[in-house]
Amino acid sequence: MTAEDDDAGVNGELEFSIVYIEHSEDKYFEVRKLSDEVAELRSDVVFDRERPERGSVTIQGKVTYLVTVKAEDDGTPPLSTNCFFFVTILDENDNVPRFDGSASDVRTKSFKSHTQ
Ligand SMILES: [Ca+2]
Ligand SMILES: [Ca+2]
Repeated sequence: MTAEDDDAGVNGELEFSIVYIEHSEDKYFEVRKLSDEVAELRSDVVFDRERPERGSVTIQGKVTYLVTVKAEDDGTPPLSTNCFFFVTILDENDNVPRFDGSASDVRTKSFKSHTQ
């Protein structure tokens, strides 16, 4: 993400941070500053679409996390702006297909009748 501040010196120096409004104990993301105006959103969590973490929401059928990032300058008093990010967890093919119990039972009975 990028943010700009037209002021010179400390009045234009930016710090980035995540704003926790609710579920403040669920800190899945962090923001790391890469340069004066650029930061990246990171996470050490291994997300699973089938087992969403607490605090996620479903938007258009997709597991989504709402992350609010604040850019704040170093002025006195400091001025800040918030930006909202929707982080969508995509599906990964991490589950094998499986038959349900009834289908398995039918196959077993059929097999036995042929071998007797
Ligand atoms: Ca400023
Ligand atoms: Ca999956």
